[in-house]
Amino acid sequence: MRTQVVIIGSGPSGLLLGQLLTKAGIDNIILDRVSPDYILGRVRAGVLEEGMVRLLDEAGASERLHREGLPHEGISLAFDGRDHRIDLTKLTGGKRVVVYGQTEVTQDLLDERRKSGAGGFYEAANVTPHAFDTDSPYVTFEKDGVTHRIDCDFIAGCDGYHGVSRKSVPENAIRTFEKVYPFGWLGVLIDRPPVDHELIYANHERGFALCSMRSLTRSRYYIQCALDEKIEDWSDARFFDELRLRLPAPHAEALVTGESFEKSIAPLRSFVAEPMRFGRLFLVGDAAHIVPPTGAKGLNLAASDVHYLHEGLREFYAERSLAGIDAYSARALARVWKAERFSWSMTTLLHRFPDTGSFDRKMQEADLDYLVHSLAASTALAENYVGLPF
Ligand code: RFL
Ligand code: PHB
Repeated sequence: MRTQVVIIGSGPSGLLLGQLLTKAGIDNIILDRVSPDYILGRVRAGVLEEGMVRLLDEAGASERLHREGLPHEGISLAFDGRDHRIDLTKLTGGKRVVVYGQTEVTQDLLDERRKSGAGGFYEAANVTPHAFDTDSPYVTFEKDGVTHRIDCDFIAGCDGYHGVSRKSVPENAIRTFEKVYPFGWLGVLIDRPPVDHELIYANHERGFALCSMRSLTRSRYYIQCALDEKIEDWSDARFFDELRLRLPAPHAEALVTGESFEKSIAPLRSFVAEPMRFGRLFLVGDAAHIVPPTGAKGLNLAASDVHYLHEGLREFYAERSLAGIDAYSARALARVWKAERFSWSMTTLLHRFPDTGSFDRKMQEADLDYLVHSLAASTALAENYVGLPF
């Protein structure tokens, strides 16, 4: 088999890149080691920046998003027993975010891909990129006991943090930076109306809490937890009791609870691999970087990588110019590090660390107080939250 670009990974990065390339007339094949149903079963991000929405428009996969997505013009920081609203739209001269689940984004992209007839192999085993330091790279994989080979011009490694692409790069060619946080997020999904019409990020003595949503009838709630917590120990009743304790009284009283239908613990990590290009192999999205979810940046960073890479590839095929491809890693990393900084600072500001002493607690309080009362500081928060331009 031969194609122009092999895309390893059918998460949001791979599917978005695939759709944009197909629209530009560039042949591509997507390989994933799991099935589409498995991919759609993963519950992850919920907040889309305008840049991501623009790319989904370009990919022709945004019709349902514009119908069902919830535009948000502010968020709340809850501390000191009350809410402090950050008016994102006023502070950024008109920008907003849209609440629309990653599951829905992925579903819409999968639907568009099916319609376009572009190729793909799911439940592909032992996917391996080869010869990406030459002009003739190829990818091998096994499907139903048969080994296949796809020759191509480029390989896009969109296969997430645990994927094979980054691991295929010689150790001396790559540098990694990592910070692992000593806690996780215990999250639930529940078919009950959200406690508030905007997201609430709560800093509390007992730990961080986040009230988010997927729709006007489906809520997503998180509480900070220890890494060794067991899901089985967290009944819905215990989860919601703990959440109530961490929210300002009016929200605790208004919270509508019931039976959750998804419950999971996600560890928090900051990670960056440099560079993001190795000859004809590119790393995209979580394959290259991870942020803790506190700033809602993971999925949106994948989108800016895809933007830079698809521009570079389009330029290559239209003009035989390597300029965009050569610039990919530096352009993507400049934005990645700023999102890493924001996600790390929001995480540090809002969580209880095992070594948070009385001095550190006072620093968090002073930081929060400054953030909500200084126009300069709230503008900086809003500018980062809605997403730096790309
Ligand atoms: P994904 O979504 O991980 O998709 C990678 C795809 O590659 C496939 N794959 C392979 N295919 C072939 N061969 C191999 N060897 C392969 N290894 C892996 C996988 O099956 C998968 O289909 O990466 P992508 O596309 O870069 O998208 C990134 C986003 O998914 C990610 O940034 C966010 O979801 C991060 N994230 C969150 N971000 C937020 O903004 N808000 C959140 O609340 C939030 N929650 C989360 C998250 C990430 C999590 N992870 C990675 C465990 C919660 C979790 C649990
Ligand atoms: C979510 O709805 O899952 C969500 C929202 C905002 C975040 C993280 C996760 O910062």
